[in-house]
Amino acid sequence: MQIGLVGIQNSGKTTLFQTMIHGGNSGEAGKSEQNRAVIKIPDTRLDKLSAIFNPKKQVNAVLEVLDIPGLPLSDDGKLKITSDFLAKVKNTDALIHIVRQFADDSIPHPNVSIDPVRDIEFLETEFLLSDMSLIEKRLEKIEKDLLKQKNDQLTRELPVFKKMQAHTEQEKPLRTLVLDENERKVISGYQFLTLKPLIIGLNLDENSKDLVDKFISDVDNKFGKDAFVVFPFFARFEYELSQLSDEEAEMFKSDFGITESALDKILRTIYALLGLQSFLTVGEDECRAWTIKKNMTAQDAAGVIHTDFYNKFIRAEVVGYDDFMNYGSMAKCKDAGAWRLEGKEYICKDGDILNIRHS
Ligand SMILES: Nc1nc2c(ncn2[C@@H]2O[C@H](COP(=O)(O)OP(=O)(O)OP(=O)(O)O)[C@@H](O)[C@H]2O)c(=O)[nH]1
Ligand SMILES: [Mg+2]
Repeated sequence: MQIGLVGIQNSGKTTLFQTMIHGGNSGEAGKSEQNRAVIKIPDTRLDKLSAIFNPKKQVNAVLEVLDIPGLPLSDDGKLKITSDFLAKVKNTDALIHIVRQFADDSIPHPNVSIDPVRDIEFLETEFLLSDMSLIEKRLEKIEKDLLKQKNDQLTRELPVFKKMQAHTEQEKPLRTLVLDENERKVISGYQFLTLKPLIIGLNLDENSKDLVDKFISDVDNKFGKDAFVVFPFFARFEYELSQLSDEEAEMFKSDFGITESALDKILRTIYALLGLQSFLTVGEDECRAWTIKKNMTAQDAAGVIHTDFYNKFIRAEVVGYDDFMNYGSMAKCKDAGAWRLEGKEYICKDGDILNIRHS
């Protein structure tokens, strides 16, 4: 899973990125490049299972994060969506738009004044214009080509693009357009910015920390209730905390009223927004956490581990994490009837410990 941090310049993206790298890398270091990091997802359930199985290695699920440089302003004062930007967001599964609430005269704001609601609108407008232009160009081409000769793919695309055009012309982002599975498939090769799931990260400092409620009600008024998921955080303060020892950091955190780290907040929000959950595999060689969509079947989950497991699936041995911790071993789970054999249609639950039987 890949997420991109986007926003105007100096909103706090790189600061958050650095904090996330730190939060996800306690212990073994994850891979990180200048603008891209593979962050281990902290997972206490997995830690506890590893303490029991004592495997050769523990493999956490990972989140790939891209720190995308702030969009520049063009001469007419609008955000410029560059081809470099488009290339970077292309493969992301979700975007986090970081808006700035902290005030600091020594750090220039591209729009001069501090106004995070305006900044959301700013980016949304440019994203929408970018999508509208893509839709229009593509529609022109589809219609022209279809006049020349029949083409099944284009015939399928035409109504979907028309539907998207009508929606965006009402100034609505594509993420609010209802598309069925087939329609999504037809346009899956295209990159629409307003189709990406989006979270708003509100970057606060000590002086602005009481503005969260006002911000949320302003956002509701402007964009409609629940148009966005918002998570407030303290980019600079949390970065500074990440440089301290755990005990020191805990003290400052409670003074500040921070009960959950920015990384944990982001993970929780992303999992909810994208409808994700985890399953676990255990053994002497490896204890591992895997990310899957909610409502995935045991066979689909097997396919996440290996395509062969999908193709040659026989049964899944399943124990819920809580049951396992409660009974203490697989043998005791069996005695208690908490260990089950499930078929390929079984719908996985969060925290299931799976062992796939395959031919
Ligand atoms: N005073 C203050 N400064 C902050 C806060 N959050 C971030 N900064 C500072 O703002 C400056 C810009 O932050 P970055 O994280 O580099 O911003 P960015 O969004 O990555 O900027 P671009 O990459 O240019 O788009 C840095 O000097 C940060 O230390 C904050 O809450 N308070
Ligand atoms: Mg940056």
